Amino acid sequence: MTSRSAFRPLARLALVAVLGLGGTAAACSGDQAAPPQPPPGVEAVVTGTNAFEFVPADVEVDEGDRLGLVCEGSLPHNLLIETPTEDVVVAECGGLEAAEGVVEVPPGDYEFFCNIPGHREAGMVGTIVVN
Ligand SMILES: [Cu+2]
Repeated sequence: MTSRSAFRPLARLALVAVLGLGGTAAACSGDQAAPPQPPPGVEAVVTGTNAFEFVPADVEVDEGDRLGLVCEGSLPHNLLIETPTEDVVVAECGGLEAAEGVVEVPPGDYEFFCNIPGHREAGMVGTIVVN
C-alpha cells in the first residue's frame, strides 16, 4: 500500500498551489480580478460565460474576419464552427482570458459550440453567418 502515502504530498502541494493563487489574485486587484478585454481590432467578439452561454449567441462575420473569444469567468472555453465536413477551431481561452482567431470557413450558416466536455450540452451553442 504505497499509493496512499504517495498521494498525500501531492494533495498538500495542490492545496498550497490553490492558496497561493488566491493570495496573488487578492493582492493584485483587491476583491475581484479585472475582466479580460477583447483582443483589439477584431471584427466580432463572443463572450463565454460561467453560466455556459455564448453572448451573443448569434454572430455575423465575413469570411477571413478575426473573431475574439472572451472567457469572462473562471472557466475555460473554446469556439468551434461545425461544418458538414469538420469542426473548425476558431479560438480557445482559459478562465479570465481572451483570445482570437480567423474565421476560415466558406460563406454559409453554421452552428458554433464549445467542445469542452459538457459545455455544449449545457448550452454553449450559437449560430454564425459567414458572408
Ligand atoms: Cu465552454
